[in-house]
Amino acid sequence: MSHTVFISIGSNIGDRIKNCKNAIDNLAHSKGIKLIKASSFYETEPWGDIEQDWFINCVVQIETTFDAESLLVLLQNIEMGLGRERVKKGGPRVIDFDILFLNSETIKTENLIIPHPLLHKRRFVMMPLNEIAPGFVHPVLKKTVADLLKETDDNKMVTPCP
Ligand code: PH2
Ligand code: MG
Ligand code: MG
Repeated sequence: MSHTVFISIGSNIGDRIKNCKNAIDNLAHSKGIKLIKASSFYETEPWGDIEQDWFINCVVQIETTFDAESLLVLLQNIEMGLGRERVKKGGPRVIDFDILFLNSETIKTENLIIPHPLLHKRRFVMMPLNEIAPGFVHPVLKKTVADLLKETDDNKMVTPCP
């Protein structure tokens, strides 16, 4: 069984665009993963309480035979391979993957909540997601990505990279 998964990617340390490109390449070349779509890159103001550098963010759509837990392990291994260090929760990182949606399933385990509980409150997620999947319906909020983006009250800056 193949799953359609949307994944958010972010970096705010080092060569941020290169880090995101490497992350997408690693993912696309992993066994059991097929890259379907990738959004443009966006430069984004840091979201949350931590003062840190601006991010590059994008969103990809993949097809995979992995279940959510196995996909999470693969993503964490790619993060580690690219030099991710677990320092401060929500703080600066070389690379970060977050699973947004897996089909239209709702999953809650110790390690994972899908859909990602904050995705609709983050313009840095919604802008690239809306670029590749405006009509996708959030399985809990029952609204399309385009509508959720229109309704979001997040005013942080998100601008497409030239
Ligand atoms: N990730 C965070 C916290 N804040 N802000 C932006 N703009 N982009 C991110 O990817 C991001 C963030 C924690 O994962
Ligand atoms: Mg994150
Ligand atoms: Mg993450």
